[in-house]
Amino acid sequence: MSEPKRASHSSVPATNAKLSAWVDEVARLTKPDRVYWCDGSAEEKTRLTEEAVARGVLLPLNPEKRPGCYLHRSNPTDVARTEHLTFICSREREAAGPNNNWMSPVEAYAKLGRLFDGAMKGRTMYVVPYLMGPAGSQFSKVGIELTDSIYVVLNMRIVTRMGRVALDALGNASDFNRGLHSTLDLDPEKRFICHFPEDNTIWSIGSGYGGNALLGKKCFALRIGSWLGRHEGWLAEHMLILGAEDPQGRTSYVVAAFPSACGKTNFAMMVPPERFKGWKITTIGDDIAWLRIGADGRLWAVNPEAGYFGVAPGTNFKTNPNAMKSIARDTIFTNVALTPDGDVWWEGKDGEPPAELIDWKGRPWKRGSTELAAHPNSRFTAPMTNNPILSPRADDADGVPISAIIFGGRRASTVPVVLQSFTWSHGVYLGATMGSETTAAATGKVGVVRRDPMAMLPFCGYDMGDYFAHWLRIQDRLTNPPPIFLVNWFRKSPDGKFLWPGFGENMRVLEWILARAHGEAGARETVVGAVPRAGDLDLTGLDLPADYLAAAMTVDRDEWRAEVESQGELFGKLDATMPAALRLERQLLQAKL
Ligand code: SAT
Ligand code: MN
Repeated sequence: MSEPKRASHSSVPATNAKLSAWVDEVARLTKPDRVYWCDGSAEEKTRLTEEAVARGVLLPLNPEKRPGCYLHRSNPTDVARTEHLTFICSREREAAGPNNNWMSPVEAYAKLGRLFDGAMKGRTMYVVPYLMGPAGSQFSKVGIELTDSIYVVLNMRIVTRMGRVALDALGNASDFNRGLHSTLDLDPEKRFICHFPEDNTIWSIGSGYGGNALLGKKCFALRIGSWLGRHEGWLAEHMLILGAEDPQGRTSYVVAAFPSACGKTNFAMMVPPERFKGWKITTIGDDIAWLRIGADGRLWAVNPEAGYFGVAPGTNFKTNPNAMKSIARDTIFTNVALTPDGDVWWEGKDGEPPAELIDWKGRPWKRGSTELAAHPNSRFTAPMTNNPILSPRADDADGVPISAIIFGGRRASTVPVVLQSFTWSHGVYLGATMGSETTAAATGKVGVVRRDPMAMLPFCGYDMGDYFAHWLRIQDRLTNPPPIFLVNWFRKSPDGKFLWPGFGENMRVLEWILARAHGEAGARETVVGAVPRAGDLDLTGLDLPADYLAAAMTVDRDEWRAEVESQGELFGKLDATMPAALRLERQLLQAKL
């Protein structure tokens, strides 16, 4: 068998023998025509982009309207994460827990090995070194993704710190995540996303989409990351990180966990309403947080990512002006619609839909059509440096100290706009039992309530009960634990209207949360937690019927009785490892109700 050729303009960094040996081993299996080592340079970006355009992978958008922007249309059967094809391949089935699909590593390597055998014939295998987290940070980790998708390379270049910087961080170490990815023929029958936490390895085949294929994101930063975090004493969470500077100049940082497509990007880039003049929100991250306990006993966070892979539909200058500015240039759009003048469009973008569009499948579309022009999970990939409110500390190797933890789901009933937990373990209970309606971010039915503990159900790389125990143990090392809150922007009236306006108005809730964190605001205790009293939330200038607010804030005992009852399913499923402290929290609440 002949050795695969190496592309001429790519010098192979021969410094790391372990890395070179692994790349060679994978090349022998996948048999690419060429192996190309990415350096992350601007010159390389130009060259790979031109190649992607020539191959029809990317479509250039109008450079006057969207400079440096491109549209990608994915295969219509490959538009979201596929949780049923995602596996944790730990040696013991119990380690993966009932929350994960499990395959034995022996079986997974054999099964996927057969699919990877020769999968890259006729293709280039790109070696993508990337760093999750700021350079020089003790939080940060190196991954190498071997992929045959130029789309993946160009996206990874945006959402991670990619190329030279990662190889420099790695040096001679063998401690890197080994990611192998091939789109194969995009046949869903041959699609598997397998994680081998004991080997720090990911094998993903048959999909080119988002969280299935950009291995640094959900696969490494969350599934493998959570596993590493458990063994190394830190947390990998599905959380945004934002900074809030008050008019007195005090900046506080919060993390917030919401499930996919529930507004993390909007919250992280929020523009406070007029009434909050003098407040400044800054973004650290919009999707993932890696959290460690600092020497000062506080919780510290970094964003392992360097860009945003955000949901396009619903994004406009009213809901998220900073996202709109972030995607004005140098952005890759996936599965949105195309306007006749070479711009992008999606449902919920500003203004009337154009009379005619090319839809996300590349077919002509006319206004009034019953079909969606953009896929509901269509996305933008934009560098964080495009964000006008990017925090000056987004690259800080030490991260930022966290003043409050927020959990939030998409719930039409039961959960009030905001409540504060009584204690750390009660907060862990609220996060652990969080429910949310499913969204288009994953394939399957949309709008059904499922328990999504801490928004980590699809992303926790080990047994969920053990994960709760890890959260509980973290408190022992926190001399200064941040208070924990539960929020719900999505409560509806019986006739289906949203009771809370959301978006920038969430600033009103955030202000109360921060004031509580600093011991500066009052509250009223309910059976499920502390809620703002009338007057505690600043509602000046908010155009909202009084009965809406009251309904949005209500803690209804009947609803909560049903809620606690329905949590029984989760407790039953995780029976083997559910911490006693959380059972106790549930019993206490049951007794109070
Ligand atoms: O497709 S991703 O997993 O990257 C996005 C999401 O579901 O949050
Ligand atoms: Mn996400």
